[in-house]
Amino acid sequence: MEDVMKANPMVREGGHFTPADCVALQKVAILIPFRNRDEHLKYWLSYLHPILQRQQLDYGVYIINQHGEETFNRAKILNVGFVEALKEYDYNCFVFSDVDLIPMDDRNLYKCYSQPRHIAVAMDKFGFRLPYNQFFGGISSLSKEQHEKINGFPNEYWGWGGEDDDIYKRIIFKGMGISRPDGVIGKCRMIKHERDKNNEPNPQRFNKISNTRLTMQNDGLNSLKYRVIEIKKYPLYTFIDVDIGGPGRPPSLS
Ligand SMILES: [Mn+2]
Repeated sequence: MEDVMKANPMVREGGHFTPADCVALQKVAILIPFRNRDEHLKYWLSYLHPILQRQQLDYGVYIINQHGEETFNRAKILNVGFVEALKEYDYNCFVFSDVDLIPMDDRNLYKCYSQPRHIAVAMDKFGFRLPYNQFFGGISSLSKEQHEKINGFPNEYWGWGGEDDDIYKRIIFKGMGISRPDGVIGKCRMIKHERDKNNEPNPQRFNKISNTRLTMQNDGLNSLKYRVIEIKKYPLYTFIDVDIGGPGRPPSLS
């Protein structure tokens, strides 16, 4: 981590960077859902900070840590990151990235477009192609307006899988399309890993994504409940530790 700090002297505390010689077009919050992946985070920071600076972004990096041992909920903690980042800075673009995904081409810009953007379109683990046409997993970006238009992400996908398909359907149902880089610019590598504890495949996911049109109205930013335990500023990122409760259990009050 010392080496990564030395290699990125222009990154300010909390993982913020603003280009010195131009005014960036967007203010980008990069949100990473997280639990027990310190090793991956080191690699992500060492690869991404240089890339993001070369892209001349005005950006901040947020690690959203799901506190405790409850089943993991990627989409809900990303909603928390959206709300909490906006309390800090006037962000107008949000990039949602898994901690183990590294883009291979600088031209794959971590910014927002006129339509929601899927960024990880050619992952090595899928043979550098989309696993299916509607795939919206891994890394994506939505402007503040786009995220609000779909009522944010679902809060009720506990465990692995399905939340990215739900997000895709929210976007389509709200009359938007998906923007993507081509298959060369969109190449990404995923750091190999074992399946995480307390993130088993969610058996309800197929049933849930068949109901998105209805559930998206009442499950999202307008129903989000959580409790921030701590926000810590590190040299290369901001760490938000959050209690989001569990399946059918609200976050505790203290
Ligand atoms: Mn992974």
